[in-house]
Amino acid sequence: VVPAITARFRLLSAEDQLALIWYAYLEMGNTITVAAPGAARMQFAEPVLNQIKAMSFAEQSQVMCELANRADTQIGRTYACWSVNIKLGFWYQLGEWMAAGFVAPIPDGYQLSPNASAVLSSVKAVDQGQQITLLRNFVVDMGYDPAKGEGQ
Ligand code: 45D
Repeated sequence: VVPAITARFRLLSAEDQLALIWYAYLEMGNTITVAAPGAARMQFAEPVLNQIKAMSFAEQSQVMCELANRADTQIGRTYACWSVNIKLGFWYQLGEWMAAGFVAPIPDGYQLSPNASAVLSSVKAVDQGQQITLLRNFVVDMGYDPAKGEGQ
């Protein structure tokens, strides 16, 4: 079930992927339950997180979209070098900052596309261990890996 859901996630547009992990973040503690963050070596991500926090809302949204798009940017290249737990911790921190108003929110009234909603429902339906594996799979390929190239 995990490979099938991961494959469906990869077929979504970058925008849908970003919106989906945001809704997954919002579900954490409800239907999506994961071990408390804190174990990852987040100091590796701190410079980039602080750089993003200092940006305008427009720039913040752009950086997050570029990561999902696997665009070749400095932040995308740095992201690609992190362990998957740091990648999850990075998104988790951005989610916390979005919720706190330090990072640009998703637009008012934004609705997940039907395909993205269907993938999210599937994530909600699997067990806890599978959910964390899925979230790892979702964020692992974001950013820019020179060995893989842009957009893939
Ligand atoms: O205009 O340390 C749209 C463990 C389009 C253990 C958009 C762990 C329209 C070790 C795309 C909507 C592994 C358990 C704009 C940690 C539009 C450890 C923008 C686990 C602007 C940490 C969308 C951690 C945007 C876990 C900006 C499970 C979307 C962490 C932003 C999970 C989305 C974290 C964000 C998750 C999503 C974070 C910031 C799921 C964040 C998701």
